[in-house]
This record gives sequence, structure tokens and C-alpha cells, in this order.
Amino acid sequence: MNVKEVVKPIDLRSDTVTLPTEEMLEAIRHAKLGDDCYKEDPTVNQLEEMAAKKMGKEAAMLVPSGTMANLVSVTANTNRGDSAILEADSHIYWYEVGGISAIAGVLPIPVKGKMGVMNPADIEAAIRPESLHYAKTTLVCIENTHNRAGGTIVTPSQIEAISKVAKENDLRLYMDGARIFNAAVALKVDVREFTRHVDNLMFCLSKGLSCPIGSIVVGSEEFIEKSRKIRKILGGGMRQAGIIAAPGIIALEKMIDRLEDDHKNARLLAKGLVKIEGLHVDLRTVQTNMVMCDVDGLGIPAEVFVERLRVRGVLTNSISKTRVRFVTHRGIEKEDIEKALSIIEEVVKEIKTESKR
Ligand code: TLP
Repeated sequence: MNVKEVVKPIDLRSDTVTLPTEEMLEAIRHAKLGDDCYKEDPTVNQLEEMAAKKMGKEAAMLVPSGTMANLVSVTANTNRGDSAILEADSHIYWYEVGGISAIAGVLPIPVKGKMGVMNPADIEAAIRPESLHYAKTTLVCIENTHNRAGGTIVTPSQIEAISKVAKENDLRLYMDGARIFNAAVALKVDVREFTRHVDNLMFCLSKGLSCPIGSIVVGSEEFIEKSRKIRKILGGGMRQAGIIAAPGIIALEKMIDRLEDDHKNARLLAKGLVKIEGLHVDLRTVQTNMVMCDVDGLGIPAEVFVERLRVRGVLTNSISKTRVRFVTHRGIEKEDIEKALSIIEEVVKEIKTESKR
């Protein structure tokens, strides 16, 4: 090999690593711009209208990140001192630096789900009613697809059942739909099937849809007006944000159907991993673009395995002492999966030989 030749790593850490398409970069160059704090950016306005329509809600608001979208939404759905029920492995609970407590003043009540889906009866049992002693529960948050459960889908009928409990108990229902289009594409249903039973939601333009930045909060006119003020408090009021919105429009028009390729690649990867002794994948959880692999059988910590793969050019993330997460996206082809599998197999063999010494 030519020493100057650089082998491109196979990056399966996250779909957040996707780069914008040429068309997106062109759209950024030509976007019509204005000051969005005056609601004068025509490209942002167009994207927000498109998003609201696509989700079957009244209004939408662009924010820089999924984390800000969740924080704005939880804040807008609650009062300080309230409590919110969320899945015990949810992104809001694990990966958002405790923002809903630190900033929104909300007490999270984690409820363990099965494959990322909370049982409506468990939600009902976790509700803290109005009382001198309780942080009143006013919100339920679901995550779809569910990240730590492995990209699993909360189906429309499961959402409907949760929404029934929420309505009966006068709670709002919010969906972290960062990857909601993955769910819609996987089940081959209109995304509105997932949104019609929730009061409001967010979804990400980055991740599988390949935009460089951006998430969108969607809900009623009133909710979005309130959210605009909260976004402003958080420093997320943007000016010529059309440069962010322009690729978002392309994402909604052209990037949704291709998510199916990512799902096919994830299944291919999962089927390959289960054949490797020492690795375990629960194939029931491989529903979209993620694969969670248990590496306990190798006798080394997941993060050590991740490092062994990294030096061989396969990038992944460990999400616990025993689990490694693989995520497929637009930067990954079938050939990359095949190559990754053969590297993983070799590394596992090496680990086994070392352990026998
Ligand atoms: N998830 C990232 C990491 O933060 C873990 C990833 O690599 O998957 N909701 C869900 C369900 C998410 O998976 C993420 C990002 C977010 C919200 C936050 O989005 P960003 O990264 O835009 O703040």
C-alpha cells in the first residue's frame, strides 16, 4: 500500500456523522435569507410550514439541535416543579445533561419499558397526582425510534394506548421523534400515524436525513408560540437561519425514502454479527438503522472491544460495559458492512486466541 493512501474508516458510531449532499450545499449557497427573530427568513418559514403539514400539526419551529428541541418542548409542556414520566433508557434521561431538571425544573420519573416501549399500566402507576407532597405529573415523553433500545419502534397503536392514559389523567404527551421517519419508513406508514396521538413532538433533520444541523419542534400554534420564547431564553433565537433550513427542505423532499437502505444494511450487519461466536444480538430489536451487540461473551469490556475495532478502521460506540452500538447511515454502503463484518470476525478471533494463552 502506498504510504500516503489513507484508508477511510467505516464509521458506524452514529447517523449524526452524515455529511450534507452536494444539493444541500448548493441550496445553502442560494437560500433566500432574512432575520428569523422577525420571522423574516423565507426559507425558515417555508421549512416550518412544510414540517407542520407533514406532521399533521398546526405549527413548527426550527432549532439547532435535538437536545434543544427536547428541552424547549419539555419546558413548554410543564411548569417548574412538575414531574414528567419518561422511559428509563430514554435520550432525555441519559444524554441531555439533566437539562429538564437543571433548566426546566422538572423531576423525571423513569419508567422501564420493553424494547423502549413503556406499558400504559406502568405509566398510570407512576403518575403523581396533585398533593402537598408530590411533584405533580403533567407530561409523558416517549422516544421513537428508541435509541438505547436499539432503534426500536413505538408503533402507532402503542402510542394510541399511551395517549389514552395520558388523556384520562390530564397529561400532555410529547414524542422525541429524533428518528421518527425511520419508524415510518420501516413500517411503511405515513408519519402522521405516529404523530396524531401525541400533543407535540420533535424530529431531527440531521442524523439519517443528512442535514448538517437542525431539529424541528412541532405542535399547536399556541405551543409553538410559547416554544419560540423558550428557544429565545436558551439563546437559540437565530437570524439568517435559512442556511440551516435550506438543506432541511431537501431532506423532507428527498431523503426520507432512502432510510430503507440504512435499515437493510443494519439487518445485514446484525445477521452477520449473530454468526460470530462471543457476540450476541437480539434480532427482534433490529427494526431500523441500529444494531446493539452484547460483547459479554468476549470477556473484555465493551470499550476495549470498541478500541480494538477502531485501530482496525471500524468505528463504533460502547453504550455500557457489555454493549456496543452500530448505526448505519448514508455514508455506509453494503460493501462497508461486509468489510466491517470480516474485520470484526478477525478481531474476535484474535481476542479469543489471546485469552487462551
Ligand atoms: N443522539 C446521539 C447521541 O446524543 C447519543 C446519537 O448518536 O444517537 N433524541 C434522540 C433519540 C437522539 O438519539 C439524539 C441524539 C437526540 C435526541 C439529540 O439530538 P442532538 O444530537 O441533535 O442534540
